[in-house]
Amino acid sequence: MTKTNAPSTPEHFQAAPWFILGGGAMGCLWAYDLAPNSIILAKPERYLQYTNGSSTALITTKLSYRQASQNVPFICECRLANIQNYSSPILKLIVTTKAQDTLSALSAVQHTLHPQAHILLLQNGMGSQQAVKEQFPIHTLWCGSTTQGAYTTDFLHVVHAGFGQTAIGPWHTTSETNPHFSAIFQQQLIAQGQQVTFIKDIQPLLWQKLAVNACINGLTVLFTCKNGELLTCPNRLKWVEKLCQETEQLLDNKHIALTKPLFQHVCHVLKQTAENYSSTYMDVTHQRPTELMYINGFILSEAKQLGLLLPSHTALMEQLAQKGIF
Ligand code: KPL
Repeated sequence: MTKTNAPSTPEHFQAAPWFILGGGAMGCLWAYDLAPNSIILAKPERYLQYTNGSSTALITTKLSYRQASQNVPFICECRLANIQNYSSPILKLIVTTKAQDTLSALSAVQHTLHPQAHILLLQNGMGSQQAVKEQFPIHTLWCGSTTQGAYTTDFLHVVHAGFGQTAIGPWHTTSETNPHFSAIFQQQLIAQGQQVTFIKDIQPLLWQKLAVNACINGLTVLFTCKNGELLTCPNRLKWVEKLCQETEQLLDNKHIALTKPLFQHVCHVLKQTAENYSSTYMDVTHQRPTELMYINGFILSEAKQLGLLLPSHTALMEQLAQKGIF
């Protein structure tokens, strides 16, 4: 077995398994697409429940979207490892946890992260990327934004509800990165089943996704409604408009350009996803902590640093907090 700190070769990097941190819908989709060379790092209780304690288990993952017309679930065998005592070096890691769980999840595998490891963060919101870069400065960090739609019906049972695209780009990598490793990393991700593109500057896309989420997700919770129901009531639509205006003000100040006016874009997303409940709505429904601190909370903290007041974002967060939603 390779020692954690021994320098890796491109051949070794190529063959190294893909580790997935976060066994939710996105994590399972990636594990599925990268199988048989993927391993989901699971919490001890989950690991024991699904593997009966053997070291690495074969797990069945069902996906029902891809052949939805025939309603045939796709099944793949996927390895599962116990996050608590996994000790082989990790070279390629995809993190799909909730934004607020990123650092604690990464800390659990820190001892086994190879110094030349590449980490890909695929998450909603912003703030977690900066925190990871700060705490894991020597690793090569990639960030992605996806429009894939997926949800779980049970652990490892994923419904791939909508085929979307994923863009990935480097996150201010300051450390020396072996170009062969980066090339292998990109090739392997492009070759798997999802539609993946690599771009040089991922920041505008991450901001665009953040902006859209900031003008939709919290409101769906405030009004207990589906995405499309923000369009059909003038009072709710006014909220959307104000949030969009304030978000654009912040983006202007940060010199971040959007491809089209935010309100227009958000209305388009609301139409496209009219029948969906936002991810934040689903979190609240399932009594899970939300990612709002990494969405509107991040927008407010960026605005504060620039001396900007965003009254609608502030009011939204206050009204949600009064309902006990954070
Ligand atoms: O990304 C989303 C989410 O729910 O988090 C939107 C775009 C709002 C679609 O539901």
